[in-house]
Amino acid sequence: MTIKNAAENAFVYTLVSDQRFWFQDLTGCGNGPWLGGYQDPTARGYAEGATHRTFTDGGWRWVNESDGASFDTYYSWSGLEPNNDCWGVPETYVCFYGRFAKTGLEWNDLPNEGEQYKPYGYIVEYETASAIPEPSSWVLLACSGLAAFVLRGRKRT
Ligand SMILES: [Ca+2]
Ligand SMILES: [Ca+2]
Repeated sequence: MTIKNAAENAFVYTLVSDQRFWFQDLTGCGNGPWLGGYQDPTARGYAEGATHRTFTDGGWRWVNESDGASFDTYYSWSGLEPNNDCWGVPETYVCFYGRFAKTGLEWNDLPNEGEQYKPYGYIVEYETASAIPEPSSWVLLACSGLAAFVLRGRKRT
């Protein structure tokens, strides 16, 4: 899925703001479901931040840019993100983020591997053939479906 502006960001957040779709990392920050953003090594401005707070991560794209979504025109990175800072594991995907809060509508970059940082689910956006005004043209995973992904994503012991 893509997010083009603050209104869309706020709307999508309302769909997944329930605590059960989030996990708290070791610093007490909430990490929500994956959005559709990723780093493309072939994109203009691509760079990986070398250390914490270098603010040099670049080359962010959306999985589907046909609707005009671009990190050049809108993003909701949290204050220190994207920081590419996960104990040596590159962070190349985007999720919702609550900075020192259980949930939030800012964004964080995280790796999609490693046991500490696995968002519980992801959000899927479908195009509809009929002309339905936004934001109801968004058809997202039903809560029950997302909850299933949440359970599947939990750490197995
Ligand atoms: Ca990165
Ligand atoms: Ca990050």
